[in-house]
Amino acid sequence: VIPTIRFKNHSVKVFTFFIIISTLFSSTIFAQKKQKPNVIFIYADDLGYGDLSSYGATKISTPNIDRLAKEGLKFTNAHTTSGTCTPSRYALMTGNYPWRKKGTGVLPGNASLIIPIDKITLPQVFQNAGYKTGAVGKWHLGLGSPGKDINWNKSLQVGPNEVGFDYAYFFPATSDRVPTVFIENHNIVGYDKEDPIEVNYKEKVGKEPTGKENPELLKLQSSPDHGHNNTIVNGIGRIGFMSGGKQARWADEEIAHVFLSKAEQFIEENQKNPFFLYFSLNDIHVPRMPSTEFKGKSKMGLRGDVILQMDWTVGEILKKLKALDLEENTLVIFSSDNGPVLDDGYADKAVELAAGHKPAGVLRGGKYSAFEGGSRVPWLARWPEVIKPGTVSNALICQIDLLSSFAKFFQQKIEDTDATDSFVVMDALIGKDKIGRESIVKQGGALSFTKGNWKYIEPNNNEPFNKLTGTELGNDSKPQLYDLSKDLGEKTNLAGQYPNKVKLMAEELAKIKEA
Ligand code: NG6
Ligand code: CA
Repeated sequence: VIPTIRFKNHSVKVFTFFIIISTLFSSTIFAQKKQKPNVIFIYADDLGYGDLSSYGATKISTPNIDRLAKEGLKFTNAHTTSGTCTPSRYALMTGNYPWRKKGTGVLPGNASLIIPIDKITLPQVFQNAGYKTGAVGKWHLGLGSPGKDINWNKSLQVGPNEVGFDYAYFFPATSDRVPTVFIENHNIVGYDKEDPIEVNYKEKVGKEPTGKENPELLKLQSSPDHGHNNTIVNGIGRIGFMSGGKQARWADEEIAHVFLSKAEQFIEENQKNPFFLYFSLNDIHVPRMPSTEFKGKSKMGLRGDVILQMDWTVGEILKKLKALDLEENTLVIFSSDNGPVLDDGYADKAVELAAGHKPAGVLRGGKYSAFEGGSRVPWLARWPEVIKPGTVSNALICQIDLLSSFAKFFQQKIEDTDATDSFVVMDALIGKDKIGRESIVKQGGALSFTKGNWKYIEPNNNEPFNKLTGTELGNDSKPQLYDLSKDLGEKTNLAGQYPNKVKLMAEELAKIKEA
């Protein structure tokens, strides 16, 4: 108001004034455009290639996640390295194939940290680029120094903070494993020193009932023979025994809301910095126990209900970005840590109520499997400033590539000894390159090697079928060879027909294993 009055009859001055103001204004816009993008990696747990309506599901609808496809990029040839959680996440964080290191299989809740603290990690790439980094949700990569038993009544380190996350709000392993507590940075949320926590995976600690001794106390029964019948927490038998920490124990029904609110808080607090958020959902892992508002909503039982809860969660994150005006320059990636499973240990009727729904879509196998169902996963990416809406890409990409791709994006150099299996595929990640990696090694029980259209699965003497989970594991004592361009469902083993191809692929795989 004052300059308008003062300059009222001096048109030249007014003109100069507006020039200055508009220059200032446009340079801030310019600065904003130049700002590094925020990156949110939303990691679903055990979600299959066929579990989203954007990937062909018809019995369940996931409109919020589908928006990422509509407004961004949908991948049809995207992978996690492994058919289970811990190894997939280890690869994501370190850029190394998990089978190169012992002890990277599914971890118990009292395992020590398996990520080396002297090598580059994915969040450190972002930290080095000036980002604030946050991890919210499932961790499952161990806590505390290798070789030492963790004391749950002391400051909990080393963990996410020590491998590159400025902020972490998480649970240690899976929601079916003790201890059933949230941890904020180094401290158990709601910890009461009068009620110390003890955790044991070998024998019972404390006097509380277990699912095995007192099944009548359970609100969700365990499936026969799966285990999940140790300490009962919130009416659900867990893997492992715990005592104490009564006040700190979560109610499963609130996990999705708690994690969402922490993720939103992290976004809000860092809206002025570039940030990287690793948002690792508990859904749709077992025990599937949605908040009341989602119970019965899917007509497909608890598994369907938690898919809807997961979709809602993603919608809330998108809303938050819009409200804070961060939508345009935020890359949101959504993917899953391994393929789907129906019965993974609890009698939640996932099998009975699936009613024709195919969680792995056209793929064979699921979680735990060397077939594509184990590790080919949904992957959607939205970044309005950069990614063209409604694009579909068949580029071969893997979660292990995020590390090197972002390092390159920020022009960081990675030591030759670090992240050795992570490739730069940034252009593929944003839809500009349709090829991606040249090949990939994946792990179910057996290792597989995919290059171009061909997939080779190493011969392996383990069981071909997991009766408990009803999964075809992809194990065979003979080599397997599939032409994925014609046979994505891996129905016809062509190894007998193309022995030379088998030999070449086995040799290439052997070389990568030795590297
Ligand atoms: C398995 C559990 C399963 C699940 C899985 C880990 C049994 C019989 N099954 O060992 O319920 O917890 O581990 O899932 O114990 S993951 O998604 O974290 O890899
Ligand atoms: Ca998983």
